[in-house]
Amino acid sequence: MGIRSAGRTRKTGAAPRRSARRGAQRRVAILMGSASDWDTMKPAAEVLEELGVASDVRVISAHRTPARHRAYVTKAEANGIDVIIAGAGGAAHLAGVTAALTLLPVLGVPIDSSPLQGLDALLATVQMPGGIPVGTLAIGRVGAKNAGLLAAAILARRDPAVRAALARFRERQTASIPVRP
Ligand code: RP5
Repeated sequence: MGIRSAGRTRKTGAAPRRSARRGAQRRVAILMGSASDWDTMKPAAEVLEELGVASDVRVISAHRTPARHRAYVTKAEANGIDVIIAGAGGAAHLAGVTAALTLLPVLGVPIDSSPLQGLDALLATVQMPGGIPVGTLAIGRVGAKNAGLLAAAILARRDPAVRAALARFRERQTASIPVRP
């Protein structure tokens, strides 16, 4: 199985790789429970690319591919990942289990893929018991976009280039808002 990331198709399950286009280390991992989640999670990868941050996009399910999940997450920090974004639908435990396996910050995106339209995933992702935090974003594509922006804001604390890209993003966004409808 392969999915698109930063303009390239890659196999799932292998270690993070450097972006061929930028030669940059992939610093944000974007995990999702199913390939069917990709349309929803794509805005995270797109906004990160816009900010010049390479991402590593993987289909990893906590319950359907638990060995792949553990192997990837426990090595993520050593492989140069700084932030993990995890999106899942239904009884969404991907972000929570990911957070349990790493000290990296984990941002959860509830996906509206079930008959409950993401309310189930929102509650499962946001209602982590005290001790293992997941920074939970909004349901769906908006949440994915904001997860990418929040991951960039975390990186920006120590990376002036990302901070400058984020500032330019905000300026463009402000300039795009009309004074009148
Ligand atoms: C969850 O089940 C996935 O995150 C996805 O949102 C949902 C449906 O998955 P598929 O049946 O489309 O593979 O684990």
